[in-house]
Amino acid sequence: MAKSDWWKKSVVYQVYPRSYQDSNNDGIGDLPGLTSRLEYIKKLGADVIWLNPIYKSPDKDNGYDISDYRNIQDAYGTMSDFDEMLKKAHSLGLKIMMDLVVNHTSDQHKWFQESKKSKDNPYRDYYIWRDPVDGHEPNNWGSYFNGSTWKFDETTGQYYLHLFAEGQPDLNWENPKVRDEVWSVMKFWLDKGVDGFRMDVINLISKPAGLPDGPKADDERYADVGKAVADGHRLNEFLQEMNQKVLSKYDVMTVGEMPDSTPQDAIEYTGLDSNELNMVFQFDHVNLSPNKDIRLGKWNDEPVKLVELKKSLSKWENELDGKGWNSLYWNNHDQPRAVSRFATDDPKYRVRAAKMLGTTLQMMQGTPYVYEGEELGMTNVHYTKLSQYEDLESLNAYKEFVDDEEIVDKDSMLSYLADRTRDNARTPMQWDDSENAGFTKGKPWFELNPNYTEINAKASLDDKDSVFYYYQKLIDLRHHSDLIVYGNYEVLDIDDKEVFAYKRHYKGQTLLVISNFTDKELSRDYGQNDGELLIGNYNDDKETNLRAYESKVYLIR
Ligand code: TEU
Ligand code: CA
Repeated sequence: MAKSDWWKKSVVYQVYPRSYQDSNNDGIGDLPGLTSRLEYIKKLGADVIWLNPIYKSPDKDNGYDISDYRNIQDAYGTMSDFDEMLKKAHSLGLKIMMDLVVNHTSDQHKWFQESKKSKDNPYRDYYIWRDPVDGHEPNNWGSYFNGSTWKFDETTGQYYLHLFAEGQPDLNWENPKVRDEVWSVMKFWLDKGVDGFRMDVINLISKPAGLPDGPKADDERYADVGKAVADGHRLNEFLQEMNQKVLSKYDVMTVGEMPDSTPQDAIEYTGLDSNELNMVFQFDHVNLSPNKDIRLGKWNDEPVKLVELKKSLSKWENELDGKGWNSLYWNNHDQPRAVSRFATDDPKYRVRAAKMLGTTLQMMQGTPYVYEGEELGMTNVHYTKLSQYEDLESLNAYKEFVDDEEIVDKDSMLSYLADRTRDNARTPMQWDDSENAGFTKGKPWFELNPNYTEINAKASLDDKDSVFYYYQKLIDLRHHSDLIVYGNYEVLDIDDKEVFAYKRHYKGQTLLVISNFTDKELSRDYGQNDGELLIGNYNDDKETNLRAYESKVYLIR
C-alpha cells in the first residue's frame, strides 16, 4: 500500500480519558465526555488524538494493566460510545490513535489466569515463568515500579516476570502464538477505523536470551531493568513482523514509546527503509536532573539546566535529520506539567512562559504532542502530604526509599514527589471556574488543582492573548509551512545558559527561533533585524532585546 507522510505534518493532542470530561457524574472522565469536547480539540487545530488506554482493566496502573483488549472499561462507556466518538472525530477531520499496551497484560487477563494454573496449561508459555535460583529470584532485575521484577507464585512454585507492577505480568514475545494474538488485537481496532497506535514500552518486548543479571552498583539493591532489557536482540524482527502482518495493510500512524533508546536505535526503528515504526518517544530530556544518589533515580527536586536541555534536544534533532523522525513533547500522563518543570508557574510569568515553551518545541523538526491542559498552561499541583497521591509509582517509591530502606528522609522525599510525580499530569482537566472546573458534577476521582478558578479553558477561550490561541497559531503556522515541517536544525550558542536559540533551514529559507528561559531582560543578536516576525509572545518586538520569558520566531528569506 502506498504510504503518505501525513503524520509528519500532524500535531497530536493527548487525552487522558479518566481526567478529561465526565458525562454521567460518577466523577470519572469517559468517552461520551470526550465526544462532547471534540470540537474544542478541533478548534485548537490538532490533527490526531492519542487516547490513553480505555480497555477493560482492574486499573492498578490506570488502564496500563489490561484484562480484555477488545472491550471498553465500564467507567469509560460502551463499545457503541467508542464507535460514536470515532465517527464524530472522523467527521471533524480528527484522527484517533489508540494506546497499544502489549509488553504486559493485567494479571486478571484470561491468558494469565490460565497461565498460572499449571505448568502444562496451554497458556503457560504466554508469560515468562522461571524456577527459583538458590531459593530466590531468578535474576537481579529491579522493577520500574520498585522491588524485584519477579513475583513468586505458590501454585506452581515458579516466579513470573513483571517489569512494571506485580499486576502487570510480561508477555512472552518469543512465543509465536502471543505475537499472533497481538496482531489480531491490532487488526480488531484497525478494522474499526482507528488511525494508529502509540505503543507502550515497545522496546522492552524482546528480553535478552537467558535473562542474565544486569550490571548494578554495590549499594544498589537491584539492577536497572531498562538497561538490561531495552532494545533487545529480537526487537527489530518483532517490529518487522508486526509491520508485514498488520501495519503495512493500513495507512496509519505509529509511535513507539522507548525508554532508554538512543538516536541510533530510533533510526533503526523509524528509518526510511526500516518498515517498522514512524517515530519514537525518547526519554533523554525528561530524564534530566536525576538524583545524585543513583538509587533514587528520577526522584529529585532540582530544576533542569538549560544547557543540558539544549544539548539533549539538539542531539535528537541533529542525529535523526534525514534518517528518522522525532516526536516532540514536554509532558504527558507520566511527567510533571511542562510550565512548572521547564520554566515557571509563578503567576506573574506563567502565561508568557507557557507560550515560550510551546514556541521552543513546536518549531523543531518532528511531530509535536500537546498534553491535555498544556494548551492552557496548566501547572503542577504542589502536594505536601503523602495521602494526596494516587499513582502507584509515587506510593511505591516512597515506601521503598523512606519506609523500607531509609535512604532518604521524609521531607526530602515529599519534595521530590511534588516535583516529579506522575500525578501532576493526572489532575482533572480545567474547563471553567464552576465547582470541580466543569469536569464533573459528582465527586471527582482525583482532587483538582485548586488553581482552576484562574486557569481554565473558558477563561482561555474568552481571552485573545491566552495560551490556547497562541498554541492555535503555532499549529496553524506548522500546517502552512514546509520549512517548519521539513527544515533541518541548527542550534545557536549551545553554551548560553539563558537563551535557547536555533535555526531551521529549507530550500533557501531560514527560520530563527529565540527563547529567553529567564525572568531577566537580556540582549542577544542572531540577525533577527533582517527577519520578518512570524509569532512572538509579546505584542511588540524589541528585536535584539529579549524580555522575561520572551519567545519569537522570524522568517529570514
Ligand atoms: O510508561 C513507561 C515507563 O517507562 C514509565 O515507567 C515511565 O518511565 C515512568 O512513568 C516515568 O517515571 C508507560 C506508560 O506511559 C505508563 O503510564 C505505564 O505506567 C507504563 O508504561 C507501564 O505500562
Ligand atoms: Ca463518568
